[in-house]
Amino acid sequence: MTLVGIIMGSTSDWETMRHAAETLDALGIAHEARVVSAHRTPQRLYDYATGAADRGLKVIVAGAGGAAHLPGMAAAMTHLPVLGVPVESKALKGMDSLLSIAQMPGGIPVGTLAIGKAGAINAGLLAAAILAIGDEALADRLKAWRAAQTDSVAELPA
Ligand code: RP5
Repeated sequence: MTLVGIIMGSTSDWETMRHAAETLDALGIAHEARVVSAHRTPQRLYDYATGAADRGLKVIVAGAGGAAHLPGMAAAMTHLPVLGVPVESKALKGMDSLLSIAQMPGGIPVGTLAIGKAGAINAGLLAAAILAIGDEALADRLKAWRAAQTDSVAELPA
C-alpha cells in the first residue's frame, strides 16, 4: 500500500525531490510521486489533497520553489502531516521557497525542512520516523539506516 505521497510543483523539482523518493526506497516505504502545481494545476491539487487520506496515504511530502504555495495549500485540504521541501530557486536561491513554506499562519502546519537536497532527504527520513511510530519493523529499518550512516563517517579527514 502506498503510504507516502511526494508531490512537487514542476517536473524541474524532481532533481531535488528524487532524493526523498530514494530515501523512502532505501527504507522500503511504498510511495508515489506526482507533479501537482498550486498555480498551474489547482484542480489537480484539490483532487490530490482532498483524496489523499481516503486513498490510504499517511504522509505527504511536498516540494516547491519560488512562491511555494503547494505544501501550505495541500495542508489546508488534508489532516495528514505535510512535510514541505523548499526547492532552490534561481532568483533567490530558495530563500523565497523557504519563507513561503515555513511562514504558515497558526492553525495549518507544514513541517518545513531545509532548502534543496538535504531537505528532501530529511523529509523522507521524517516521513519514515512518523510511520515508524506504528510499525516496529520499519523502526528497526530506520535504526539500521542511521547506524550505517554513523559507521560510514570517517574519523580522519583524508
Ligand atoms: C514552482 O516554480 C515549482 O515548484 C518550481 O520550483 C518553480 C519553477 O517551475 P518551472 O518554471 O521550472 O516549471 O511552481
